[in-house]
Amino acid sequence: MKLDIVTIFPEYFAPLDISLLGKARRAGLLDVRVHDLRDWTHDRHRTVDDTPYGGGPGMVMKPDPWGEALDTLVPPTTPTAEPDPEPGTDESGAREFGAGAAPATVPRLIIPTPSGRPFTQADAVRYAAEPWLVFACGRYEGIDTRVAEEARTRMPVDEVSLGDFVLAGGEVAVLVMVEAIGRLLPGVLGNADSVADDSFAPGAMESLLEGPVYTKPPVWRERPVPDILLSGHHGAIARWRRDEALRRTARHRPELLSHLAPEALDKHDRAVLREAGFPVDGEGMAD
Ligand code: 6GU
Repeated sequence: MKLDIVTIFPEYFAPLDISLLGKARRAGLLDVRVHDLRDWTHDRHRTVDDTPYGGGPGMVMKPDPWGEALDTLVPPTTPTAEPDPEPGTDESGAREFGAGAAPATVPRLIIPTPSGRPFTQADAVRYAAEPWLVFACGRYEGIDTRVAEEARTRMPVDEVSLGDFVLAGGEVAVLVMVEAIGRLLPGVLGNADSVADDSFAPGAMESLLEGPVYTKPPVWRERPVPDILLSGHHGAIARWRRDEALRRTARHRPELLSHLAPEALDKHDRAVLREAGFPVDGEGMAD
C-alpha cells in the first residue's frame, strides 16, 4: 500500500519509523511518503494560510498550495486515443476515476476534520484494501472548501473525524488512521487472530468491547487471576469472556448493545445484562 501525507509539519510523522509500522515499511509492505505543503508555495514566507472570507476568528488554508500539491501527487489525467480494454480497474486492481478519462490510477483522498463523518473500524478495513491513499492534513480553521470540491472531480474524497473533540490539526488524526489501517495489512501483525478478535472488527463478537485480560504471575499483589482462566475448560472460558465483554459494554458503551441485532443476544446474554442493570427485552433498555 502506498500512502502520501501532505502536512506543514513533516516532523509529526517520525513515529511511523518505529514499532509495527516502521517494521512494515522496512519490509516493503507500506510505502509512506511525507510531503511538506510549503514546498508548493512560491512566496518568500512560504505562506499557507489567509484570513477567512466573511470574517471570523482564525485562519484558513489557501487553496493554491493544496491544488499544486495534489496536481503533483495525482497528475491530472489527459485523454488518450487508446480505448480502455477493461474499464473499472487496471492490471494492479487499482481504481480508475472519471467518465471518459484516460485509464489512470487515482488514490482516495482522506481529509481529517472534526466536521467529517466518523472514522470507524469498518473504514480502516475498507482503506486497508486500497492500493493508494493520500492524506491532507489541515491546520488552523481548515482548508478552503474548494480544494475538496475540485479534488472530488478527479478522485474519491472522504472527510473524516475521529470523534467529538477538536485537535489542533489533522496530523495526529492521520497518525491514528495510518496505525489503524496499517496493522490490518497482510503480514503486518504477527498473529492474524489478534485482528479478528478486535472490538469493532466487523463480524467479530458483534461489536462488544473486549473484557479484561491477565498474564503471569497467577497472583500479583494479592490479586489472583480468575480461576476459570486457569481451568483449561475452553467452553467455560469463552462463556466467561463473553459475560465480561457484555458487562463492560453495558458499563462503558450501552449504545452498542441497543444497536445489536436482537438475535445477537441469547438467553444467557440477556440474563447477564439484566443482572448488570441493562434489561434487553425492549423494556427500559438504555440507549
Ligand atoms: Cl480528524 N481533525 C481535527 N483537526 N480534529 C479532530 C478530528 C480530526 N477528529 C476529531 N477531532
